[in-house]
Amino acid sequence: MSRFLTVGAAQMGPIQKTDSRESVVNRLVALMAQAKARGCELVVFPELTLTTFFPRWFVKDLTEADHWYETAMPSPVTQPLFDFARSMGIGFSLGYAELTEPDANGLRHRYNTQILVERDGTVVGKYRKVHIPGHEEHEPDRPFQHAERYYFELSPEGFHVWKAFGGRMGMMICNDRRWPETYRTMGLKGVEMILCGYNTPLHYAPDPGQNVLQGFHNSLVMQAGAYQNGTWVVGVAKAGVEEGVDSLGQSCIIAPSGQIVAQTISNDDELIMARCDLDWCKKYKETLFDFDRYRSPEFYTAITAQRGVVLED
Ligand code: CDV
Repeated sequence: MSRFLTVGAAQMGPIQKTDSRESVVNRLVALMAQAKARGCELVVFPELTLTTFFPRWFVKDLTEADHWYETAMPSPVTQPLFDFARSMGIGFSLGYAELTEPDANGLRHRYNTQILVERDGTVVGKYRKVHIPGHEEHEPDRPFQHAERYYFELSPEGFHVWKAFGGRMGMMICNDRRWPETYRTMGLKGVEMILCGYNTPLHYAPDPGQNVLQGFHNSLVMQAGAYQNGTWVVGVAKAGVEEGVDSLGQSCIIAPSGQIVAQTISNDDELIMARCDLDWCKKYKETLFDFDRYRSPEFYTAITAQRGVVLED
């Protein structure tokens, strides 16, 4: 049996501070039109698609950063993207900074969020980032900040898998892709395709020795996660030099075998695509990675019982 889903990874080139949301949405619509013309049923955009990667700057008063967040989705500025997608009958996944309405305690929350929108325009899934990297405080010695832990709260919901696009779809955001627990949690829910947007600066301040390995680590983790869980993975970058900071491209679509079946070659707006057989997942889920037959969860309790390392004597 075959269950094909034609997916596009719509890499974005840089978005500068002065670029308007309207201009970004125009670029997204252009990529979506291209995706539709090439037969895609679903197109995936990067993490924080609508703006420059603002956690590279620190502001003392968090509310000064409110203008980077979306308070509704669709919003007036993103409505044309939703309208175009519905008129074309194409689905999409979009990353953005979310600022919620006040909760019962009057508190508004900030999340690094990605949504999944079906071909009829319905938002079928919302995921908020779990593994938030970087730092909470201003670190003036860095050439640029990575203050995601100041700007975003941890997801209150964790990982989910949604029945959509004829399969079981999951989402993760950027740094989530480096953690095996991300894939396995969704793998245990039968995920068949994981959609992931990312912003990965080439310079890694805590250990610049890793700078030259960014591309290697990017594909290493996503290929391993795909293979070990028998799932497709679609990784989509915001790439190139944004406000002086160079970020990794190398967006890719990875098969359940762990093989890369498509990869971008530029650091600009660029669409790659693949016709993915979701039934191909079974080749791995029902053989080497038949979880029910081969996993030994009785030996994995430390994974959820503790956060950090506990040394054994
Ligand atoms: N936006 C991200 O989550 N970036 C991270 C950090 C570590 C650079 C990443 O994993 O690429």
